[in-house]
Amino acid sequence: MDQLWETLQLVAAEHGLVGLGVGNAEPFLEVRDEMRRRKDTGLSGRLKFTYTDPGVATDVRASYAWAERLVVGASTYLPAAGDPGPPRPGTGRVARFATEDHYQELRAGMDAVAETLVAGGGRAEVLIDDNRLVDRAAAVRSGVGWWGKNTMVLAPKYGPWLLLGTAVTDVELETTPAMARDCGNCTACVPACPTGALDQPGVLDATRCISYWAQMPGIIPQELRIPWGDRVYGCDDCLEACPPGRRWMEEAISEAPGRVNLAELLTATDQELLDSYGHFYIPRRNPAFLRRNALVALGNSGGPEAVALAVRYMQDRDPVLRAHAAWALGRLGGKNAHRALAMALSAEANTDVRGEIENATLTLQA
Ligand code: B12
Repeated sequence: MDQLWETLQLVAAEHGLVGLGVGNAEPFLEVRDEMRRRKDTGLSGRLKFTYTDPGVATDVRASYAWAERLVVGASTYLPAAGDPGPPRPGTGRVARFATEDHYQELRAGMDAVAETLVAGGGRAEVLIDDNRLVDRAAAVRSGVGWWGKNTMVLAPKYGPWLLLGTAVTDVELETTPAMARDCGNCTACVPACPTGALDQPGVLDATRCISYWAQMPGIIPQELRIPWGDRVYGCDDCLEACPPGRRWMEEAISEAPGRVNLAELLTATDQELLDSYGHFYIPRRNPAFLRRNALVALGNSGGPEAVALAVRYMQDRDPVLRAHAAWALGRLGGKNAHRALAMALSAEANTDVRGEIENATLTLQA
């Protein structure tokens, strides 16, 4: 077995993985209770994914009865994802985990680990960001990292800048010990969250998390829109504040990957958006939700074309986009914004959008 474990570590390293561990396949009962508590208390909001069935997500044998071990791997998306740098008018920010499909390297590495297990006569199935397994719990159990107060799994050198995946197997490898590490007195991530989603360390209130809303259909709550800043997808604030990952983050300097041109995004076709951002989780594969995010970023980021772009969306057939365009005009200000809101109000039939236009007009008058 030791030979096989050594081979697996070699294979993982050859594929650029920065962590590998083995845990048993027993159910994650504490995580199951915590997930149910978050559902019952509303902390998980309208999340589906693993929250659809916490019983399945926390017991891999519900999916693979033959499971004996979880071989968990980690990849890092830095320095490839670079650093989006400070806000710049007319541009938006994509969180580092999504500047491209950074799961590809992890997927290739975990597939190679699974093939090695199968070549040795075992069974193996790879689960990555899948509803059938809570990746973080598997990573903590197998010693790949420890659980941070930002709820991220953290590892030495890389901190939170990791993606996680598992090869479920019936090969009874020796398990690797959990990491004897925790965050100690550090709470840097808590005040770093722009919307107070981590007010209870280790517990994320998803309904206050910008990353949650960037993936959720519907109207973005008013109170989150200014803290939203120039974000278009995801949020890295509780990761950027995390000391264990600071040096690794600071080595990633290229600005390009995470900064996007909002005018290009807001004038692109559906197909162009799905081609460029298809690796994002976009509800119902409907790019309108990406445009919605970009309209909030536009309101906060401004730029020479901002008012004209927002005015254009006051004619959009989608009330969600008209609502966020109205908000952006209220935020951007100026006489053209004022005139556009007045004209829109006279023609707007949708009550919610009328409310947004009236609020934006009040903001302008304030
Ligand atoms: C649902 C989900 C989300 C949701 C909710 C996240 C959440 N924290 O609940 C939203 C959309 C908000 C989200 C956001 C992000 N996500 Co996400 N997400 C998932 C998903 C699909 C399921 C997670 C889940 O079921 N969690 C269950 C809850 C209960 O666990 P938990 O929040 O981690 O809480 C545990 C700890 O906090 C701990 N705990 C409890 N009390 C205490 C107290 C203390 C003091 C401590 C230290 C710990 C602790 O116990 C809890 C479990 O019982 C996983 C993929 C998967 N299949 O697992 C990816 C995953 C967790 N996401 C990931 C990433 C990268 C992100 C983002 C960084 C992306 C971005 N930049 O925007 C953000 C980070 C936000 C954050 N701080 O969590 C990675 C995380 C990798 C890592 N290093 O941890 C994963 C593992 C995907 C992957 N395969 O790599 N995500």
